Amino acid sequence: MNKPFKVTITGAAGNIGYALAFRVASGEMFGPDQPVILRLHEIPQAQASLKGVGMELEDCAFPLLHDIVLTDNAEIGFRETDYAILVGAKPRSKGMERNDLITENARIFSSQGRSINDHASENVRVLVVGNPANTNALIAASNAPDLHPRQFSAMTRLDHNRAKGLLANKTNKLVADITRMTVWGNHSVTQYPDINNCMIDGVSAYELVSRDWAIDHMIPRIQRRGAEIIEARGLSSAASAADAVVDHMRDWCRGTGDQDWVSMSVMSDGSYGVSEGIMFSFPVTTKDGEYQIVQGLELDEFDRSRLKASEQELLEERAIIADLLPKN
Ligand code: NAX
Repeated sequence: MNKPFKVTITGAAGNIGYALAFRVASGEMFGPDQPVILRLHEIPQAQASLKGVGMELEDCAFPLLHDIVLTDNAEIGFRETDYAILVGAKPRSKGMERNDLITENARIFSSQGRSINDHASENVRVLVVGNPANTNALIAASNAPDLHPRQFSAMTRLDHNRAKGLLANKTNKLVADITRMTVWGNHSVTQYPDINNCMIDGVSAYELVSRDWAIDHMIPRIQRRGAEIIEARGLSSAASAADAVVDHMRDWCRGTGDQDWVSMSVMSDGSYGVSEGIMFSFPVTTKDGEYQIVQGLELDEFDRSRLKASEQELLEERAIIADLLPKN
């Protein structure tokens, strides 16, 4: 039997946390031979509800779930953790300005970054889901001086999966037939879902759909899919977000193979002319907990303008929280 992975989920009693914890415990993230210990973290006001999540997990009798830790203490939550999934975040309240939301979350994620630095496994892999996810991931990574920024990421996998679903629907093909989807940029309305390199069942996507359809229909639909779900459900995406977390972590840990790639927001190294020092979604291949940004893709003027718009937004977000970034 493998040694259990310690997996921390913050915001574990929330919408996404509730959908996610059970899937990790059932083995969907790390496979049927990999036991896990769940460390579920919540704010003090949510401890009663977290207790209920813990009770239900127990009632599932998952063979791979070796222990459950419930806590409101970040030090305990992140202690020796191998995988930290940061879902808990402050939602936008009525009348709150965007800048205030970014700043309030930056405080949470700077403190969690320090806590991960001090208490997690030195090989920890961190995924930030709580919004604004890219900038929260930047601030967490920046506050973890003993860890490498490559150990941090933010989630654009839900956008990636949404784009695959829409394309499969449009072409009447299976999602499994679609490879090389890319989402560039920020997890926000400036993101750029790009099907230029997509293959569907062995042929280029543009043999089956037009570029006009992609630009006029697909891109805006994916950019606004979150709002569309809220309108339909009265609640934001939860099961699909949890599913994307499972995909993101599974692929990061177990690898994509070299025939396909996935979208992950990672620290920009200047690839494709994107400014360094922001968490930007790129196409990546993964192997054994490492990722490589796919190089050499051609970008035309339209593509570059979309990347620039998202880069600009991320630079603006970074400027808002500049005070919380450690000075070198
Ligand atoms: P909920 O409000 O249902 O749950 C969030 C939970 O986090 C709450 O239970 C709350 O008590 C807890 N929390 C708040 N501050 C905390 C802190 N400092 N430490 C630990 N826990 C804390 O939101 P939910 O629908 O689960 O969404 C969670 C986050 O994911 C939101 O920020 C949301 O915007 C973001 N999303 C990100 C997505 C992505 O693709 N990156 C997609 C889905 C989702 O919108």
